[in-house]
Amino acid sequence: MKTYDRREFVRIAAASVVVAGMGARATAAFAQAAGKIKPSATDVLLVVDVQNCFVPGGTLPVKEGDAIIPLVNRIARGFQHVVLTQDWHPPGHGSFASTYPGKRPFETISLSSGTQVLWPDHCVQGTPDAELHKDLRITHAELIIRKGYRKFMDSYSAFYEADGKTPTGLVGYLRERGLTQVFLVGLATDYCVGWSAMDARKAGFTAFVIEDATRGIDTDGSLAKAWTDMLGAGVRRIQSSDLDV
Ligand code: VGL
Ligand code: ZN
Repeated sequence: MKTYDRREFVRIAAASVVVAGMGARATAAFAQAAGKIKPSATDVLLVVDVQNCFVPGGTLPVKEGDAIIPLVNRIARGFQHVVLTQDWHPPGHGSFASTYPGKRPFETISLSSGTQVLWPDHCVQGTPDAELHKDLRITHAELIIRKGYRKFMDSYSAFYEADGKTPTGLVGYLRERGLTQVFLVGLATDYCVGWSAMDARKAGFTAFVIEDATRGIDTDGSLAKAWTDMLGAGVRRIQSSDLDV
């Protein structure tokens, strides 16, 4: 976040020299740009998996997962366009340890789509555990995208399933609606948020992860790895205080 801020500041400072003397209006515009990011009509907030399963008391609880909800609600009020995602697995899903005799949650297996972490049964379609969290207040959200509903393919990402090519339809939706910059919040930083941010880049969108509005699972160093991968893919790491919302 710091790196991006500094770079952006230098760019804007250099540009300000060029516009010096252009008058008060130009100066004011740059003063605003030098400050916070104001979400525009071509930006979309992607609220990833803020569901009962991923908060304390759920089946795959993320530490402090519920702590982000008031912040997510506040950020969402600053965005005209919001898309929600919902992890939505059939019973006996291929990502559940219980599907494989002798396997325990957090062990891994090899599937045709690659290495699969095995999870406790979670977010089973139609159960209260899979519902969006009751404290989420984003009534103006325009789309809920469900993922992970194919029995033997997981989908952390909101864009492509775990094989990296089966689309959820979200790329087409965003393109058709002229939405070009994706801001991500939600759960979990190192899985569904991270994979979604990487895939947003892969599909050609600008991607910002609002770090303080996410929380991670962090199995075996997965959180640090996710940030390395995201930053390497050009994902921008920002804080909610960087936004004018
Ligand atoms: C997620 C693990 C399994 C997530 C979903 O939302 O990050 N993690 N399914
Ligand atoms: Zn899942």
